[in-house]
Amino acid sequence: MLIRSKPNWVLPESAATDETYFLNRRELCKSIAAGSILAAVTPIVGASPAFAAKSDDPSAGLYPANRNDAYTLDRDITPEKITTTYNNFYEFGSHKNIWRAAQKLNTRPWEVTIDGMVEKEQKVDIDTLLKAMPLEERLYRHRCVEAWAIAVPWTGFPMKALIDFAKPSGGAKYVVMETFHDKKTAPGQRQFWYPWPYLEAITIEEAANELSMIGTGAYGKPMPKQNGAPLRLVVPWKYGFKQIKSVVRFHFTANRPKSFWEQIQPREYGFWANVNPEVDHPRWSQATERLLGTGKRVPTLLYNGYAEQVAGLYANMKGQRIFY
Ligand SMILES: Nc1nc2c(c(=O)[nH]1)N[C@H]1C(S)=C(S)[C@@H](COP(=O)(O)O)O[C@H]1N2
Ligand SMILES: [Mo]
Repeated sequence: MLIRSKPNWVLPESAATDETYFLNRRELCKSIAAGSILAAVTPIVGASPAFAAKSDDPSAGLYPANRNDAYTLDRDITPEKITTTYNNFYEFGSHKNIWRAAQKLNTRPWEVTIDGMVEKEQKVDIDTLLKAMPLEERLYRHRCVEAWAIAVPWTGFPMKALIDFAKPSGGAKYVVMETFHDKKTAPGQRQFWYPWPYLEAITIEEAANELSMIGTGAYGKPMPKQNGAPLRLVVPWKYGFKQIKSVVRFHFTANRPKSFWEQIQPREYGFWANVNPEVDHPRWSQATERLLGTGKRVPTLLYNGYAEQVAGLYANMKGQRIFY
């Protein structure tokens, strides 16, 4: 495959940092402080900030969902403004500042295809699906392979509920997920050297793990477009690139596919991609991570701190390449 330019997140993390954003931390802190004072005295009606999902979203009434207190954080929640303005979403550009461009994404109508090795192939309208699924909020860490991290109150439903809904047959081993494909909306998809559409997969066993969620919202509201509206994968023990955004298809199969980044750089972005501070990326260390919005760098945790929930999934895979 012809790769014209390397995506900037295959560069060392220091080089991948969006300078225009981060050199301006003083200004950012000022605006966050001003924002929280305003939020404290202003009733939450009417206009939401430009970077938040619009309140005319037909699913807005489902939010906020009750928080599941089983999932706690060892760090502060990242300010909403940072999570929603520092993003990876290559469909809208190979840099962090895509949130404005992503507003072009039209999330209604949105049909989700469930096909492959299932009891019955079907297409479901997003709002029908959302009403059928048990929404809850969970506080999760998120660790990008580039060594930055955020902590987010996601809303969504356990992926197990989607599996039960899809009813895969016994031979199915993987859930393959695909992002929308529309060059008119997403200028990045005109870059023909990338293998669009974005594609990711996890095993059905991983999907059924209690931690796996389909994210449909964040910060008590519907998912902002730049974060992968109307639904994206949330598997917090894996590097961020597994967490595919704006999914239109769940395909059940016996065969392991090659995911988007695996097709581009198989040596660097493998199928399993479990977080491990001791296994460096071929070109940079994974020992620590930068907590966005804090100026702090902290040690990275094995399975991003979720070993208790997920280590068992890999107990019989010693010696295999499961950490990148
Ligand atoms: N479709 C699609 N999904 C994607 C990506 C992308 O470029 N396209 N980037 C991934 C990467 S590398 C990360 S770190 C997360 C970032 O999610 P966030 O912007 O909500 O923090 O989305 C993941 N999902
Ligand atoms: Mo990432």
